[in-house]
Amino acid sequence: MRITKAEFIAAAYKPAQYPAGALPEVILVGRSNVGKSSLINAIVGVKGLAKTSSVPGKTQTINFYRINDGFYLVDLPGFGYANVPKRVKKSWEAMVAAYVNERANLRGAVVILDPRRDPGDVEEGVYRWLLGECIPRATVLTKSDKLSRNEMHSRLAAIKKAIPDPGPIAFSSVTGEGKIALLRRIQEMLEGGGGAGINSDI
Ligand SMILES: Nc1nc2c(ncn2[C@@H]2O[C@H](COP(=O)(O)OP(=O)(O)OP(=O)(O)O)[C@@H](O)[C@H]2O)c(=O)[nH]1
Ligand SMILES: [Mg+2]
Repeated sequence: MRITKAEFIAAAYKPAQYPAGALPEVILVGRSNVGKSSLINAIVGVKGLAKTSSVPGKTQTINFYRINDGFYLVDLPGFGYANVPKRVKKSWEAMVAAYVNERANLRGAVVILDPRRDPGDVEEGVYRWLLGECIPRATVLTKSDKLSRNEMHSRLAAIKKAIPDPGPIAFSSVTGEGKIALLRRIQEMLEGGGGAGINSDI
């Protein structure tokens, strides 16, 4: 898949603010500051389309990016950010729960992990939910540029054992590593999880 058009469409707190229509959606799920918004910018090739920050907790709404007029990438607020007040954390959780429980457009999830840390309880819960709901998934180990090749290799092997995903993709928003593999997986999700037609454009 080649991305030729990427537009920010909506920042939503509640379902009434989600884009209308039936275009399929792929969500980005991961810890705060792991690099979800940077990944969107990297795969669409537009710096600054999704706002990023070195301070965790940047993305506080559900942000919809329409790609090639054919599907949405949906940037969810990150979890695991310890420094937000309980009240705010609860409202983020409710916001994400409203999306994942009700959104019929959801076709797939990209789970983003930092290869330098082991997946925790929350990630385990995310995979359990994806498996239970039969939602196609891809795992990305981002910030690969921060590890040596050897380190990345051994972390990939360790993380593979800890998650129900046989093919995590090594990725870097800085070098572009893994971009093509991830776009191919996203296209497979949009086509229903199968491998057919992966070279056709959307
Ligand atoms: N070296 C390196 N830094 C990265 C990479 N991806 C993201 N970063 C940096 O990590 C920080 C967080 O990136 P974001 O994309 O804002 O993270 P996020 O997951 O959207 O964070 P929240 O919106 O807070 O949930 C920023 O300082 C980015 O520049 C990467 O692949 N390599
Ligand atoms: Mg973000």
